[in-house]
Amino acid sequence: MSDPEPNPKQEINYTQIFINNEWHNSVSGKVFSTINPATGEKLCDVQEGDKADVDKAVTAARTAFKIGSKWRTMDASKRGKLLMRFVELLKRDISIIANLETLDNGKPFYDAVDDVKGTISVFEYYAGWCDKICGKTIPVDGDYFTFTRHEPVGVCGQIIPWNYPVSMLSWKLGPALACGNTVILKPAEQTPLTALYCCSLFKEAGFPPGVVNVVPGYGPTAGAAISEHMDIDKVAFTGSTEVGKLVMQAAGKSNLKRISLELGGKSPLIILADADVDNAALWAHAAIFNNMGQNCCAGSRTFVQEGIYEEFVKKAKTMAETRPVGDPFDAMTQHGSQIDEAQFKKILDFVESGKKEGAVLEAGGERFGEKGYFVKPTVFSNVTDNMKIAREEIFGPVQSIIKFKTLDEAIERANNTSYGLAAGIITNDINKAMIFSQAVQAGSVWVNCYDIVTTQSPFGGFKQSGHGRELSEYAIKEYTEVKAVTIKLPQKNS
Ligand code: TXE
Repeated sequence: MSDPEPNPKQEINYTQIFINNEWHNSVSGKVFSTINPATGEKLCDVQEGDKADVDKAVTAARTAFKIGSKWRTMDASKRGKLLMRFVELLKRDISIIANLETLDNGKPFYDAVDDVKGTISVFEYYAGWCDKICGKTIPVDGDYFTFTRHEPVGVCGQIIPWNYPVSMLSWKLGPALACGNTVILKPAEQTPLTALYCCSLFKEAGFPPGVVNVVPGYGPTAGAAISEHMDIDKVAFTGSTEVGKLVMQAAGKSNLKRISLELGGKSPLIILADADVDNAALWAHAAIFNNMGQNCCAGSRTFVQEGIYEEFVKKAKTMAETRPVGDPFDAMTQHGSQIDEAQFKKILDFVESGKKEGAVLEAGGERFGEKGYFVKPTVFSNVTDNMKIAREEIFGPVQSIIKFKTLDEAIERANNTSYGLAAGIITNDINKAMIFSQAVQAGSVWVNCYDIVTTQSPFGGFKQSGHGRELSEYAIKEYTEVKAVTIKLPQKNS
């Protein structure tokens, strides 16, 4: 893999809709602009897909999925080799992809490099799975022989968000392709560039036409056309809980397509008084400020036990005030811009509500610089459970530090939310860590760490944080249908 080099002048070569391994203009003739959120300036126009473009993509994906097609008749091991070829191209172009990601998203360049490395690891992992997806032989009653086949679901629609554009693409496409599905993916309207670049690599790797199709566009148009489509067999969505509900309704109202949803969170991180305060403050800082707080499993409720509360708040304040904010292409920067003006304003409104409701603003709370959508790392102390900043997903760099007395109380308060994506605890007491990890309602629980998301481990939400699991072996289940085949035998023997 080449050493990634930041390049704010990275050329943008792919801005069209990708269907059947070809580049298309939108049927409507419309385009939309994608903005560099670190400067507020337009990067380029992108072809704006809508229902008619989604229909074209579905036709291509359906044809590629036909019985007897090149994709359906391909050896599973060959699918794995194609994915590995794609991996080699990702490694070759890591700089280009990371630069496009930083331009389009505003995240620090070296964070974008880590995202591409994560993407590589996800595709490598699923490349290995292709020829290891096995059914069972089952000892059924009677003179019959039954076996199961784990077949691809079919044509999959995938709608992804803007916070980790290329990583989200890998979480969706990796398992879908490993299982032999065909795909129509819609990137978020804020960040279409890396998905389009990856299309050129799928083509170069030799994927048959129609297997991967990417339709950039807006949610209520192109996104809704996917979730309502009568000829899409499954929809996978990552985004807000609000839109997740719309996607599920549309799936139910149309053809009852299969769904998997990865939605919002308001994840608790519990710091017990026995913990080393410096170490705990570091984990809590990273838990909320990574990716400028735009992280579905962000530790956005920091519960700190009385006894260390004041000391913890002091450390959290210092860390937030000294976190390097600025130009995402500067190697020293740890904190780039928020994704767009809407999110930027929403975050500052949350800050105002925190102040109004009586939380104490310890750090930040305002814009950084004069251009772009930067928000200073913000810390509130004296936060109580009923405040808006403690209840709703902010999706920004706002740490809410909440005091508690006992572990039982902390567990009850941690679970008092409609979300259930992630949770963490920092303690030296293994028994308390075990009590917590069993009682907390969350799809990922971290003990003495936070936000350790690995390819091999399942990721997804309890309650209104989602349906189904991504990554790991568990994601394979989301992209396969199980078929039981029973054959009459002349005579059965054990
Ligand atoms: O999300 P949307 P937005 C949360 C976070 C954030 C809030 C709003 O709290 O502040 O959501 O962000 C597509 N049918 N998360 O407005 O709208 C849309 O085009 C089908 C958490 O950006 O949910 C994009 O591709 N699709 C989250 C994707 O859905 C629709 C990551 C996500 O956008 C659609 C992002 C529709 N009617 C935001 N409307 C996480 N879980 O990580 C929109 N979309």
